[in-house]
Amino acid sequence: MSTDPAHCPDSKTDNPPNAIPDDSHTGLVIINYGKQQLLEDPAGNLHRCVARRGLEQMVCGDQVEWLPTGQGEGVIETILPRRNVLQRLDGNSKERPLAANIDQVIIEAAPEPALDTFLVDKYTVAAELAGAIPLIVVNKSDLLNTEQRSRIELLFGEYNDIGYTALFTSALENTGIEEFAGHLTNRTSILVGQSGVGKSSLIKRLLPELDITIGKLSAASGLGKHTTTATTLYHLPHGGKLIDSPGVRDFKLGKTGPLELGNGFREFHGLPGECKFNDCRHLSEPGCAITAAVERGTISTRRYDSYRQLLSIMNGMG
Ligand SMILES: Nc1nc2c(ncn2[C@@H]2O[C@H](COP(=O)(O)OP(=O)(O)OP(=O)(O)O)[C@@H](O)[C@H]2O)c(=O)[nH]1
Ligand SMILES: [Mg+2]
Ligand SMILES: [Zn+2]
Repeated sequence: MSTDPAHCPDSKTDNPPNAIPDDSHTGLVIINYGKQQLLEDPAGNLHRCVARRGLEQMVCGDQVEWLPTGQGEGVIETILPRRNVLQRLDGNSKERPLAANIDQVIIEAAPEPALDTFLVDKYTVAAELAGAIPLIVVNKSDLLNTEQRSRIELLFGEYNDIGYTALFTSALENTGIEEFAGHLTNRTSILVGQSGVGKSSLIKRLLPELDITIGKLSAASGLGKHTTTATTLYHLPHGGKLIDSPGVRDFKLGKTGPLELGNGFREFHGLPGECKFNDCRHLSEPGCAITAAVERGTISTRRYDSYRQLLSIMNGMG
């Protein structure tokens, strides 16, 4: 069963050797197939489960209580309280959870498919609103010439100024992987980004034994083909959990009000002055501390434009 994430080498670093199987029937959702979930119990055993009727949608990273119904099978009865949940809106503007109990959102981009900075910003906001740290990774650095690399380094500077780490990797050439791995220990992280940027390829570098499917970009569109279909949690050899998620073409923030949106931009906090109005939307209101900071150059114009774009999308949705 080398394909089972829980059977990765050193996967049970959290458990002492010979741990007595716990019969309290708690479990961690490690693969979410939608209708079925693969659970890992505290002893590291896997159980294929379905949810009892009426239970809300479960996601990877959920801690649950379940009842066995047969060998390696069970029914999930309760979702234990979540520390946080990463949300997105689906095509019908309905909120869909992506993963729960997340410490870090790894926003992966690449030169191919083309780097979409607005998408990166949306993910940083989603991470902040969920109370998780964003980490920005530009993979496929092997495809960058010097000029392209310098342009991305300028972008990294913008994120560094806010306090975010941004780094280059190449899953193909095995560069930047150690630095990347250093950010993963002792926390639960989720890899997000467009289809085809190399999320699964990075996981394969960290867990070479793993039989994980990696897809090619479509020759016609240059886009990924949604190779990963089920969100899956992997245990890393040095501690830490890493969730691989299916790639997206676009990402819509979960339901967020205008004031909350401002909270998702970390650079809007801790400015010397405060906005004159409590309900300031930071557009053209007088005495706005944010627009003043943009004019001074303390807040990046590009990030501020992302804020305005998100605000107008929100207003368009009523
Ligand atoms: N040149 C180059 N190609 C890479 C690199 N990493 C991944 N690729 C290629 O990019 C393609 C997509 O890789 P995947 O790992 O399947 O991408 P993904 O982000 O998991 O895609 P989805 O599962 O569809 O979301 C494959 O053809 C990989 O071989 C890299 O560092 N450099
Ligand atoms: Mg994948
Ligand atoms: Zn303001």
